[in-house]
Amino acid sequence: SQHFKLLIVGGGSGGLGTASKFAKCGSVGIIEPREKHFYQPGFTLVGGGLMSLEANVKNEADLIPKNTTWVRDKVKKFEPKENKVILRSGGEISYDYMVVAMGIDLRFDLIKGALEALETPGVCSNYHPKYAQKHFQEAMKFQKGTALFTFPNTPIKCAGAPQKACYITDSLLRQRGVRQNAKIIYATSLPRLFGIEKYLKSLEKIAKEKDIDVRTRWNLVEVKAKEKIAVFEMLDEPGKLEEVQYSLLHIGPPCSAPEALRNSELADEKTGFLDVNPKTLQSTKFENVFGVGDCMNTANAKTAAAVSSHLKTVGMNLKDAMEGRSCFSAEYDGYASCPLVVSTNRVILAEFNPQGACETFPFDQSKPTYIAYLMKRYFMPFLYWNGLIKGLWNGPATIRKCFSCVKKS
Ligand code: FAD
Ligand code: UQ1
Repeated sequence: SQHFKLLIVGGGSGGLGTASKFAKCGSVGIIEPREKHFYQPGFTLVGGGLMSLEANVKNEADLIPKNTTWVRDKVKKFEPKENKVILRSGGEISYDYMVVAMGIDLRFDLIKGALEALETPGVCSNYHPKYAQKHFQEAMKFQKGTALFTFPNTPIKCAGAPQKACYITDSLLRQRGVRQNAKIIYATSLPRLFGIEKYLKSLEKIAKEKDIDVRTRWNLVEVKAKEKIAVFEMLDEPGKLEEVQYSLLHIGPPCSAPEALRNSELADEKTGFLDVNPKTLQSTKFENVFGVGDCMNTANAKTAAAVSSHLKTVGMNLKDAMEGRSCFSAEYDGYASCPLVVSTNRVILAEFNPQGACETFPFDQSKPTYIAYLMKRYFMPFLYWNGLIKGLWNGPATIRKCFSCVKKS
């Protein structure tokens, strides 16, 4: 069995960023089963035909930092009392410190018939690379009927993404001259379009202008692909179901904490996510364990932008722990960002923390702009590949401070 000073579980955005920050410490292992690494924020643009899938994928092998050992396997079981994990292959790895960065699992399986439906005409999802490409194909084929977009009754990463898919489809149908043949429905299990007041107002206006029929507290429970029928439960009227006939169906998948985490002592019993102190990102149960990214039970929106702030916090606090300091240097403030693509060339660059909007740039970011679209299309992928996963991008707080000084003087 192997031993590392630092063991990282998951080689996605947060895992690679952590590995880059700590590679110097000499003994870092990173467990990741997948051979390909996707830039997931690009999936929205793939679904809109605005970027190719190939431009959003790299080989994991080429991204693992130097001086880091890639264990191409999957954690099956955590044994944090013994400072070790059991792998799918049966092997064991022990550690002095562990960072859990396993992300969140897509659970199309929780909707009856959804997995099968994704293989039938008209059904797609930007949450999965294959079905994101299918989204664009379906939008280009669409002739008439209902285009239906759903948002699940669970936590989900990038909660704006199902809406982005809806707005982009509206644009594509207009460009193709078939929008008048379409009814577009956005059906969400939430009571409103967005949680932050400032962006909610802009989004409500956009949905109205685009003639999108918003149904709140609607939760997709079944897809009958043969008849092209989507079945919803009415969350405020227990027992009541509604059926919608679709031509195009974009599914926002239910999500859950990864299985190995859910079933471990590291999990928050209520949600199954990694139980951490929301400020220090240290496990509430094991002092030598920290978390990064979507797998934690923190209140932030689950985005790569939030990961950049998590990396700053864990970068400092884990170093403190390794050097024997019990008083931590950094606190996570709940920051997240979600570039809301509202057409094929406009973006609302939402940035917020649980208290409200928290914007970087000296313009009103709740207004859809072309410059924000250009940032989403060109700058964010650059920042991700060259900054975030290299451990060099700690979020926009510094830029924000610069702009706010310029504004004041
Ligand atoms: P991930 O990057 O998902 O990595 C988790 C890794 O853990 C995976 O590689 C997985 O294989 C691995 N893993 C899982 N289980 C195990 C196990 N048992 N053992 C070992 N390894 C395991 N964010 C933004 O900031 N802006 C956006 O515009 C944006 N748009 C998005 C659009 C879509 C459609 C999607 C799907 C996501 C979007 N995101 C966006 C969210 C962003 O991609 C995630 O928040 C981010 O990747 C989270 O990083 P992570 O490291 O927590 O998880
Ligand atoms: C961000 O930092 C980030 O990670 C690299 C993203 O993911 C791709 C984002 O979408 C956004 C918006 C940010 C935040 C960065 C700025 C400059 C606002």
